[in-house]
Amino acid sequence: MTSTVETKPFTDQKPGTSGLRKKVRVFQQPHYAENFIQSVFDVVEGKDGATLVIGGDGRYLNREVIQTAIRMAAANGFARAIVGQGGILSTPAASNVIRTRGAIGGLVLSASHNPGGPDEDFGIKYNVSNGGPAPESFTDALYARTLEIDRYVISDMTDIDLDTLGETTVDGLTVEVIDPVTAYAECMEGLFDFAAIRDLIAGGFRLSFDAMHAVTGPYATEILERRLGAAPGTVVNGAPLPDFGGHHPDPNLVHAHELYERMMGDDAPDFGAASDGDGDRNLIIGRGIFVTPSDSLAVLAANAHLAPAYKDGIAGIARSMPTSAAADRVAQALDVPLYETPTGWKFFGNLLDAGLVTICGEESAGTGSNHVREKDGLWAVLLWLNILAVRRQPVAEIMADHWARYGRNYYARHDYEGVEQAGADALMTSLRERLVTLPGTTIGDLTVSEADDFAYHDSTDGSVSRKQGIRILFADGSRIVFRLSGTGTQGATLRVYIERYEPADGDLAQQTGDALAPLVAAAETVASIKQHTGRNEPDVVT
Ligand code: VG1
Ligand code: CO
Repeated sequence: MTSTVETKPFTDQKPGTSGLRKKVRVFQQPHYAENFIQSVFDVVEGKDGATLVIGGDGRYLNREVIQTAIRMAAANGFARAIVGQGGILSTPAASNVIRTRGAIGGLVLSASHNPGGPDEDFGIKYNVSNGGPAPESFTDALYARTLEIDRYVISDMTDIDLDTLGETTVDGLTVEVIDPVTAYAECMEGLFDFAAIRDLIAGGFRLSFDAMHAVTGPYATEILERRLGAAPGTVVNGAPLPDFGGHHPDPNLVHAHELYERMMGDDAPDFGAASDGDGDRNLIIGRGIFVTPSDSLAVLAANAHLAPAYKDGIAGIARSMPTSAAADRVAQALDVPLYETPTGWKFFGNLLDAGLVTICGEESAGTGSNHVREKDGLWAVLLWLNILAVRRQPVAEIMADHWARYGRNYYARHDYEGVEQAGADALMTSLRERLVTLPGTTIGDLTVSEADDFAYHDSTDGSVSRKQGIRILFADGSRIVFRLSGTGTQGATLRVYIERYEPADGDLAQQTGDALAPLVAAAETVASIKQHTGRNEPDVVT
């Protein structure tokens, strides 16, 4: 039985960089999740008789919202809902299922690297039929719909058993509970030389993977330990928990510091990695060396041909604007195009669909390829392992070789989290007002060559996205970028991205902090960060 429920709009359901993210308590308001899901369904064309994928990262509220989504899918005319067992699907696995099962789209329930639990964060994102996050045209229409919604439809069916594999049909909807790991593991096996990686590991190569009590635990255990023969215990924090054990499932040097310390210690394994809440990010650390995500993208692009899926080379590379230009140099050497997009994976979808690029990446530890339409944490780990299995060199040597050939882009991101919105807005407005006057001026020893607010023109569909981050470019090739996060749930988060290029014959062995110190000072001078945020230091440096 289906009923129609009257509702009133919430005015705060504008999707951010990656879907709608709010505190759990916001989602727990009556009708809140229902309004958003109905608004999604109202915007989806052709849902009658279609297949919808539903899954999440297992965080607090995951199961409840999945049951709601199933009831609403039934009432909205979908014919089939494919749901991960236990409500679990990592973001890249969901993308894979949407693509391989010909679904019209999917609901991915996650707030990614944000903490989970009753007082923490939850999120809902809609992915379209190519498996990727809905483009801005869709999210704009969705937001408009949330502002006028006055009813939703929902079936009164009882809860579906999410823990038992198989199919049930209720109210015209067939709910299929699938193993969340198998299809994904098979996809990975089709891309990489598992025999070579198995051989590397059997030869004594040691690795450590920190699943951070998030969704990748079961995936990493199946792939790394069972299929590739890594020792039991290779995957640490492998059980997904609704509150991620009270930690931020954010794979960076702050939140994955135990892994970092292990990798810097005397008995460090050869290779360390971690992923985030929903499994789309990756952290790569070799013995004694952290690989910045921007460098990782460049190394993966330069060496992708060593893995079977990319043996014929790559069509092109795309990176988000704040990501360092390390990948640009690789694209140049490979003679393939390099695309610079706004932050967020949704901008890569069109380029991947059009076959213009094969590999994409972001400085925020996201890397992926045309195998799905999301960034993919384990994919990056496996491509690294495939490269290491062929090159048989330590990570540190691979990095040294890379810099010796392409030069080194020293890089850091400074995050000021949960600052007052008004102050953050004032900082950005003040920079915007001065953009035209900055070129030609000097800040410390640095001369500004260009300053703008990044706008992206998508060559495949002609769409334009403006105000995507303030760039201040210096005459020596260095760069500072300022933007506000679109994934936070409290106040504003200011991100300051700092980059300096050192050519191949320059000093490639500096400490990042030393190499960037003049630029960090310049960022303060030009933007008055302390005054606007009331902070003396960033909360997180990655
Ligand atoms: C952040 C990252 C961005 C990433 C996004 C979603 O966005 O900077 O690169 O695509 O998170 O990643 P923002 O707007 O907060 O800077 V995830 O793993 O949270 O889905
Ligand atoms: Co994520």
